[in-house]
Amino acid sequence: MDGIFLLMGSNIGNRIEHLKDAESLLVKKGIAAINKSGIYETKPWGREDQNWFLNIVLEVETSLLPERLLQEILSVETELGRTRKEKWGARIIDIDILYYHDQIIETENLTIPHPGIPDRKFTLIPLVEICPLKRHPTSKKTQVRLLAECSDPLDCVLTEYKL
Ligand code: PH2
Ligand code: MG
Ligand code: MG
Repeated sequence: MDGIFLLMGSNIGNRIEHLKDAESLLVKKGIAAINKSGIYETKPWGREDQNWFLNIVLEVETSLLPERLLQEILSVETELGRTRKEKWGARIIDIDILYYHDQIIETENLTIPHPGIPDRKFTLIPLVEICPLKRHPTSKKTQVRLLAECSDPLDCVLTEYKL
């Protein structure tokens, strides 16, 4: 299994509207979702003193190469009013590249696969929903196996929201 997978998250203000706005802006930049997980309400990971997130994983189609894809994603975040403050802090919108096919990329501003995947249930649960048998390009483990081995205890609850 292949594909480009993005994680979106929001924990400030009207979270579902932020996810919807982000998806529309991504489309305008040539990044179209072909598969979407459900939307999960997830306990904040890394810093507990903030609101719960809404998280979703999108499988997208785009002709943009990874560095350009990252630039377009950052511009979507900026257009939606994201400002960067503390690490793991609250955010209007966060869009992360999880996988870019089976590529392994480590540059100054880009690490793919996203290094947090194995440690975060809010990422693995939606991945298991849409690509359970996709293998992680370095560990070669499926998403199902990564989730089974993940020790993150934080709640991750499927909601009725849809994109
Ligand atoms: N993103 C973070 C830090 N913590 N916690 C949850 N539940 N969901 C996130 O998307 C998230 C987080 C850094 O980007
Ligand atoms: Mg993130
Ligand atoms: Mg990010």
